[in-house]
Amino acid sequence: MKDILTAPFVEEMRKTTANMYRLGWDERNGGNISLMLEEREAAEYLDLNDPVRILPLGFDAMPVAGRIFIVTGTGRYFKNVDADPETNLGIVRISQDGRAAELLWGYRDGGTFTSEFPAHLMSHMARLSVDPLNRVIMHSHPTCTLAMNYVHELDEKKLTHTLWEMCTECIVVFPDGVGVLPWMLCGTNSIGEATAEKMKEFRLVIWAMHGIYGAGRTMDEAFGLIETVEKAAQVYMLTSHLPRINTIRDEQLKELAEHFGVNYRRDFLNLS
Ligand code: 2HA
Ligand code: ZN
Repeated sequence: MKDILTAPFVEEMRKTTANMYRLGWDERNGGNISLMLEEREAAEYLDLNDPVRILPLGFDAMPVAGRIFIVTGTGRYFKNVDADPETNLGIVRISQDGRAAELLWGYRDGGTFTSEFPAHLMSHMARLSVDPLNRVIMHSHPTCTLAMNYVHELDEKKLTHTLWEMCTECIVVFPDGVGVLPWMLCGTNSIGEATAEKMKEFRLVIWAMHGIYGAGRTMDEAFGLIETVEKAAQVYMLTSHLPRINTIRDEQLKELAEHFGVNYRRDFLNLS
């Protein structure tokens, strides 16, 4: 058995959480990440027949029964993951009946998975139903994205359109746009269900006045989506109180999307 601390997926969780913390997006215990592992890659490092503890889920995760995830822990700080991955991260396998998570490694001090695990697992299920290669769900509190929530209408078309206008590459990076949920109580099955519903249509979902969810086939994809929204939100927050003299017009956004061959939300543009 190889040393789990040398596993590329542990390394990726350490690096990504540290990076997001340094960007100022994940204060205190803010944010959470789940990455789905292949059984054969997990089996190189762990005895899959010997769960440490059984953690009830409180919802039906049957579509991902038997799947293995590395997940940040509840109450854990992104700041601390790199120095102590075994306390701050856990590896769980969803039980055959889809009702529990079998802890295979981590949460060393008796902890458990993130309070947002319902939203994560339900989002994994939703993304896998439209993209069987999806592996990552990421939640974060990026500063400018959050700031923009207070001063911009929280309408999917209007918000996506504004973000697309803020940097030339936005429509190419997230042509599917950004889904928006109204303010809701976090850490519940209800917000998980609402997030998953949006995830069938969008890889990015804003939780109003809370933060953002991103999904992807890789950590880079999920991170890159959130990073690009945050950059656009930053440009918006730096300019929205100033007279706008220039903008990227809708015909130009269409030209970009067509040139790069992306399947964009045509109904989010105002073309005659
Ligand atoms: O885990 O970000 O939404 C801390 C959070 C809850
Ligand atoms: Zn949060």
